[in-house]
Amino acid sequence: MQFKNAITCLPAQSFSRGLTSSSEGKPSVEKALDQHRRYCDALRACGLTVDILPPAPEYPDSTFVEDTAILTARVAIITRPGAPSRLGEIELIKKAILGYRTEVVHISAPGSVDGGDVCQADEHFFIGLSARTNAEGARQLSSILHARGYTSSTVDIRGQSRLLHLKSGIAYLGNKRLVIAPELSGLSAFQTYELIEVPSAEIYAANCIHINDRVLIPAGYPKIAKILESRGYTLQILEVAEFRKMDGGLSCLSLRF
Ligand code: CIR
Repeated sequence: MQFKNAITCLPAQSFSRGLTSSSEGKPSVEKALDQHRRYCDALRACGLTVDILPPAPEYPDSTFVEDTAILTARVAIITRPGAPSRLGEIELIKKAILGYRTEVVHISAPGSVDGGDVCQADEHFFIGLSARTNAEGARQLSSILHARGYTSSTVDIRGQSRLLHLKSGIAYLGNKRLVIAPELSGLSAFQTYELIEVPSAEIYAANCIHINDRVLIPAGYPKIAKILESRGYTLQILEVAEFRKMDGGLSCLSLRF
C-alpha cells in the first residue's frame, strides 16, 4: 500500500488532562510539541504530505487522531470513539477529511469504534473488540467494509491488560507479515501471517508503522529494532515518551492514506 497523505493534530495545552492508565507521570506539552514536530518530519521523510490540524484544547486526547476515522481507498469512515470524553473529536476530523473525500460514512450509537482497534492488512481488516470498540461497532464497521469488497475478522482483546487497542499489539508490514505482541501471536486470526514477535518487555514497540519504504518505531526498544533491521527494513526511530505517558503510540498520532 502506497501512502501519500497524513493528517495529524497538534497536542493542546490541555494534553495532560487526557485519559491515561500510565503511571509514568504528567507529560510536558512543550516536549510533546517537539516530539510531534519530529514525528511530522518523519512522515514527510516517508514521502507524505502532512496536514497538521490546530490544537483543540476542549479535547485533550485530540492529538490521537487515528481513533476518530478509518480512511481506506474505497470509503472514509468516521468512528464513534468509545470514551465519552472523545466523542466530540469526530466533528473536527470530519471537517478535515471532507477536504479530501466527498463522502463519509459514520458509525452510529450504540456502536462504538476506536480507529486504534482497526488494522488494515491489504484487503482485510482486523477489528479489535476492546474496552473502546464494542460488538455493535464492529458489526457496523464490518458491514460498511464488506459492502466495498473488503473482508474483516474480529479479535477479542478484552482481558488483555497491556493492550488498550488492537494496534497496541499488532502492526502490518505488508506481504502478509505482522509485528505482534506475545499475547496475540497464538491466536488463530493470525495463523496465515508471518509473525515477527516483539519481546515481551518491548511490547510498546508493537505499535510501529510501516509507511512506504520505512518503518517508524519508538525510541528505546533496541531488540525489536535489531530484528526489523535484520529483516531489511529501514527504520526511523522516534522519541514519543510524552505520548506514551498518555497511553498513545506512533500509529495513533496520524491518519495515513
Ligand atoms: C485515550 O485513552 O484515548 C488516549 N489517551 C490515548 C489513545 C491512543 N490511541 C491509540 O492507541 N490508537
